[in-house]
Amino acid sequence: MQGRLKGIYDSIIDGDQAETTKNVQQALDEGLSPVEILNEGMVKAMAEVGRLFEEGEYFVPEMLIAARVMQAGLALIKPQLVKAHVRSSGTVVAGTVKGDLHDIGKNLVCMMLEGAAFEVVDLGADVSPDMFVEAVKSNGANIVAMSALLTTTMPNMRVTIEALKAAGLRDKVKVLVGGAPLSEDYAKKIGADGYSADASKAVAVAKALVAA
Ligand code: B1M
Repeated sequence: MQGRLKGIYDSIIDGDQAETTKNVQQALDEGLSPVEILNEGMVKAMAEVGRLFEEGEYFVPEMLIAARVMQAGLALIKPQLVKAHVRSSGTVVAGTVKGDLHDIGKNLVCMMLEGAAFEVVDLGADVSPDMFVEAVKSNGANIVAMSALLTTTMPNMRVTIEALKAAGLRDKVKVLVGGAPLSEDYAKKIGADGYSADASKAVAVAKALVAA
């Protein structure tokens, strides 16, 4: 990696927000694609932050600062990822499951879905099964999109699916799940309709679920 992308990568790892936003803006001005900036600069930097945390070199505050810096960079590329569409592809209620505060991956999924003309109701992070159920009811959603980044919180996806069943909504919505600790097998095991390992594939899966 070199040039502007390396600058973005390094400044996120260093937690330097001013340098990150400057680099991202310059990369956009120089004509780099927002997807390249995202995948090659930003996402790789967060993976490195995770590695440094695992090795005991970074602690929670450093992870938090890197996450804030990444969100600031994302805000700059969002307008280019989300283009105006006339017809809606469907309504998605999205959130990170109860007990889980990791929201960067979920935010990316929401952005990509908006870019593909879905109406997105983003419930944020630490979303309880009841909150998902209420939002599906009040928005007439076609899809529930759940994210989890912790092995300790991923079981709350199953709990949410059970809550949708208990509320008589399971036949009315498709359930899409994702997040680093998940797998296709796990998604099947908990009774989800779709799984995606990344945000761009999540759009293809959401479209297929709505079409089915
Ligand atoms: Co935490 N954290 N964290 N953390 N954190 C991880 C997840 C961890 C892997 C770090 C590590 O040990 N290497 C580890 C989890 C271990 C495990 O469960 N096995 C961990 C831990 C342990 C913790 C705490 C418990 C630490 C502590 O307090 N001791 C704590 C838990 C807090 C809580 O949630 N209750 C904690 C806290 C935090 C911060 C708050 C400091 C911060 C989050 C801030 C925020 O999100 N606003 C944070 C961060 C930043 C990370 C890492 C470094 C980066 C996560 C990230 O944003 N990645 C992470 C290490 C890592 O992932 N390598 C780590 C970038 C993002 C684009 O990727 O979210 O994976 P990701 O999303 C991807 C895909 O997964 C997918 O698409 C995205 C890319 O296209 N995807 C979906 C995600 N959701 C999807 C939904 C879909 C489809 C695809 O459909 C609906």
